[in-house]
Amino acid sequence: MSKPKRYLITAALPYTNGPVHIGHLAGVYIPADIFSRYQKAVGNDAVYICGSDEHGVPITIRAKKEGKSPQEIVDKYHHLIKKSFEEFGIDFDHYSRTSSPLHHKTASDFFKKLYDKGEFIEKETEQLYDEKARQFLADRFVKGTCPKCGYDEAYGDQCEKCGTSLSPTELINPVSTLTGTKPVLRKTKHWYLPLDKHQEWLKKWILEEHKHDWKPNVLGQVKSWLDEGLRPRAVTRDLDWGVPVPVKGAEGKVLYVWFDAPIGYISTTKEWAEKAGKDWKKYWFDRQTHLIHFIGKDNIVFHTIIFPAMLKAHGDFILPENVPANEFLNLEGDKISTSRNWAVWLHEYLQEFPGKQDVLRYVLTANAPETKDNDFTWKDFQARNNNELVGNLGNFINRVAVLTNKYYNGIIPQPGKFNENDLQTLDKMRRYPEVIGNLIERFRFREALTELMNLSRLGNKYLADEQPWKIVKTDPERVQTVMFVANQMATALGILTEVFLPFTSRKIKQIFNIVPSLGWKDVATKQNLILPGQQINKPRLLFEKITDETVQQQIDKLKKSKQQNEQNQTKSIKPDIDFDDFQKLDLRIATIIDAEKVPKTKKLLKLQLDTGIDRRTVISGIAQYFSPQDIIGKQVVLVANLKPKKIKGIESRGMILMTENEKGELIFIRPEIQVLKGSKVI
Ligand code: B3M
Ligand code: ZN
Repeated sequence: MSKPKRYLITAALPYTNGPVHIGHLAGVYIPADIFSRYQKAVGNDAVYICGSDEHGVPITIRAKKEGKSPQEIVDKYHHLIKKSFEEFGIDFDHYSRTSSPLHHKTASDFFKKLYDKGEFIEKETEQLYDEKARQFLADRFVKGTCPKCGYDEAYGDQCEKCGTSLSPTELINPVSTLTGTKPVLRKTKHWYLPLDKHQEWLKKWILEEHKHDWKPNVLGQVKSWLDEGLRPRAVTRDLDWGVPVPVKGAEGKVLYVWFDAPIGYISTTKEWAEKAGKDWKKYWFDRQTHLIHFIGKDNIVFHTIIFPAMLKAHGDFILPENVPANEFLNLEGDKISTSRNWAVWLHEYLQEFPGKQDVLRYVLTANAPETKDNDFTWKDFQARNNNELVGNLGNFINRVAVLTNKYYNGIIPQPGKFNENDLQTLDKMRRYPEVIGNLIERFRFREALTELMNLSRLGNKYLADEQPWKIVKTDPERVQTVMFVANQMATALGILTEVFLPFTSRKIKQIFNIVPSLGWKDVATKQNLILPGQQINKPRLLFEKITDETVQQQIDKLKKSKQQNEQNQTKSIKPDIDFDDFQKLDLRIATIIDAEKVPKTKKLLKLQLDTGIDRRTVISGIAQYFSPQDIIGKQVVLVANLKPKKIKGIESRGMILMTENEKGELIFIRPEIQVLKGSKVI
């Protein structure tokens, strides 16, 4: 047997400014979990670690919003996240947090070491400062227009539209997210990691040495960074929440969250090692260790360039062997968003679908955004559960258990002579551990899961071909052989499902009394996985159908959150405008003198308006709320100087002012009493 390999597997540390959602699960935690479970299943020394990322601006913003201290916020979400990971079967060897004293010390020492080695540049520069809030505006404390793509909601650290990583001073028209005021420039001192000094070796290491084993999406991002040329990057911030910068003259400054967070992988390993009685250094210093970072695509630059540069500058550490980053998962066609509450939250799923962890694990793996962004829909969730889990895997296991109980009181029969089909089927079965394993090793979890389901499909096909229920009376001896073979396959599935669907695996193992010593490799090598004379248990259902009603409830819940979000948006007032801007509007009272539906549309009415000065056509999206005859003769407010626009081939000149009633229906804004046509709104 080959020597066990040592793996250190990390999953991106979730920010504790909100709960975990399906995008996080599909992108990071499930694939890393499968990888780790697999490495353990084949006998490697694998450690899977993670923890809460508790620093950074989003957390202080959340705290301000909720009127709590940052510590209260991170406590709340740390416990919620940790608990839901556990319930969901994400099998971390250790889950820590970056507010822990051990982490603070580890991060602080790391900085100090680089500082003492002269690995930083110290620079005084002008930074954005909010005079009202009396603080510097790091990262997400400032919003503005992206200099790259023009998106006007870009943050001070990153534009979420084009993915460019930014610094606050690069934003066009920056605005403080704290007070909405325009920041001023003020001098401050910071420490920079001179990434430009690391450019050459990074290029060689990633683009040459890992050209063939890193994912194309990762290589692509790295290449565009390197092509642009790396620049020094500040690793400290003027903030009061984080790891204090451990040098003189740095009072009131903390480490940049992206400097301390990846060091969290190290401090978590230390904590785990202490608990497990292991030596943490082996996992970080020994070149035999395979360090694998599972992350989402927005974290690529930090794990392929910045953190490796930090590790190299420090000098003692190994570098990651691979950084398998996933793309994003969308939800019902829309980008998942914490702030818009457009998400399926893990803790809510666990409550609403008790005992159905594996259904979500299955769907998110089958549909994982491995090479491109993907979409989660509740209809697909339902279809995959009903057709694949119930229809394929659940069906096979159930049939084997039911028939074995019915024919033999649950005792595995003695097989007769194997025919060609038996031998071929068993032979195919024995190849699955390797087929699935190879795909997992290459981070192709979707295909790996497909292969697992193919094994179950093979089982169903075998039973359908052999039809034991038809020949049990006429050829009982043959049926003994068939059921013996089918039980081998069910046992194999009990073992191989463990890395993807741990709850289901446990159930199958319980039905077939599969002993823990029977493992992944045995499926390929053992003559018999389950022996004649062995007793199995009564069947129990692995999966149940999910009804239309259940998924409709989820879809309605999302709809509601969309509506609520739209309402919330109207709660915040748009930025101030000058009086001159207001004066540009020409608002008039006009009378509707004719109205008709625009053919082939649901929403549009074509209105004729008398403005007192002219008569004109306006197309208005109100047909769902008013019928033409009811509105003729009414006075309305018209934006009279809006540029004409063609709608459905008709030129529309102006727009009518409306508001909504509490039911969300449109109603007119109208003068209280009849006034002269063409009266100005002032
Ligand atoms: N906290 C995850 C995020 O971007 C970020 C990962 C840190 S990994 C060291 O949501
Ligand atoms: Zn942009």
